[in-house]
Amino acid sequence: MTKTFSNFIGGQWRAPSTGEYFENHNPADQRDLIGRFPASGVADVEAAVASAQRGFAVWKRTPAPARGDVLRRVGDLLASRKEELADIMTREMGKPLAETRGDVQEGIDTAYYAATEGRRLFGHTVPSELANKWAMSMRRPIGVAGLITPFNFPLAIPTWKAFPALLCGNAVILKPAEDVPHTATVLVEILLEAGIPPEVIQLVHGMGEVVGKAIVEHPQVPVISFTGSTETGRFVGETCGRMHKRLSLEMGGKNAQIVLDDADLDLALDGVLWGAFGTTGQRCTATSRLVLQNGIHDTFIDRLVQRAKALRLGDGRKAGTDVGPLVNAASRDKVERYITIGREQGATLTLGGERATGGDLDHGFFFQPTIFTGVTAGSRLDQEEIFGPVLSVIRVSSVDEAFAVNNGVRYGLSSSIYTRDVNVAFRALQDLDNGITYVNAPTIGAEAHMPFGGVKETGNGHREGGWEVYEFYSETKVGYVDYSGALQRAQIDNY
Ligand code: UN1
Repeated sequence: MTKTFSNFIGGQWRAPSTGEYFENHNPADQRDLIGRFPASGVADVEAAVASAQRGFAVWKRTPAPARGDVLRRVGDLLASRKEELADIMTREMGKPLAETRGDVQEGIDTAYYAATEGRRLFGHTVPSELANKWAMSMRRPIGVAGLITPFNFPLAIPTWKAFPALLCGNAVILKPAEDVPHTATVLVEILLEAGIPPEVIQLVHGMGEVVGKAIVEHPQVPVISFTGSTETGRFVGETCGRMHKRLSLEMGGKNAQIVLDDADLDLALDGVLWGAFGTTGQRCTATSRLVLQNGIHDTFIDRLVQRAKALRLGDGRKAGTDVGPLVNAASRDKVERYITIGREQGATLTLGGERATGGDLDHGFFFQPTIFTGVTAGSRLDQEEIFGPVLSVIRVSSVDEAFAVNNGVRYGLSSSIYTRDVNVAFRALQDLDNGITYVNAPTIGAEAHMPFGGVKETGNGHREGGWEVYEFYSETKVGYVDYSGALQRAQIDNY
């Protein structure tokens, strides 16, 4: 019997107004049907916004430390259900259990950080330029926040957005990616169990073109946070710009790992295998380019190919699996298109390049770990985000050339450099055009208490995580109290 799931709108689990549902299958085995989820319509978004506004009226008056207490309980519940959640996530999006456990942990970390932030949310108190006058700033909630989240971190990314938004006193409408609706459903159950007032959280399942669009275009949703493709982000940005909304965008990446001649090659090998093929290359922070200096290029490639060949593909819920499937057929088709493009543009296919088949793999969207060598800077493999297990290797002769290759793309999320030269390491931190640079570590591995985000077309200047995101989800309010009993004119009476 197939389970049918609901939206959470107006404080209740409800069927969609459309009466329509979509099916959610396991990408490692398409015969495994997880459930039917609401293909919601605009009317569902309307109802969610109306309810969220009522929720906001209550929640904004709840003291921030009390909001933080709720989020601490959310963290406790996530921790107690870590294993169950990891299994749900792997079943619906494919990455191995070790990785989905990490994804849950990122949510737990984010919850505990938010809990303590409830007792901070600092403003400033500064001296006034006038006598007997007080000047201070404080943080106020904004309203209803519309959160649109991707499939690759089905728990962590919704928590990065929802927990700070809630802690700051906003109400939340969550629209999860249609590949991972089950994880989002459990997250909302946990929020409710922890004591979030029901109308403060709304969950609307469905398609981006319908539900996501309706949230972005709704005049009563003043805050939007979106993680996804740069193309969709452009639409979201145009709409929010026109409507004067506060918007945080996290979009594409074309992240490079640079390995210089003096690097610890064993360490760099471990780094690139994890960075390129972890999560089947489906991270915004995935290593999709490997920039190798001349002196070590050939040895490094030989060793990398041996190691990549040994990666075990399979069901992420089975012990021993290193790499799971791609999330769906469209992703696999896109990866296949890039194999053709790479060949046409003269790169050498050194490993993989095909669907992985045989036995159980036939039922899932598996793709071989793929390495292209001889990729030229400026070619499409060097420039475009693929979001799959495809690594493009670019050979360089100097540090300057490596930096130029890293910076020669329109994206700027993360970068990594392997070197033993401390001067070069600090130059990299200064000169690589990315939001995050790792020294002697792969391009993935951001920690929940640090700001996360990228420059150029990866983002729009905001950061998730850490202390900065609390500024995004709150508005600065300034208060002046004049207790002099007289009219005092700033800039005039005091000079
Ligand atoms: C993403 O790549 O979409 O740094 C998010 C990492 C994770 C988060 C990545 N902690 O890879």
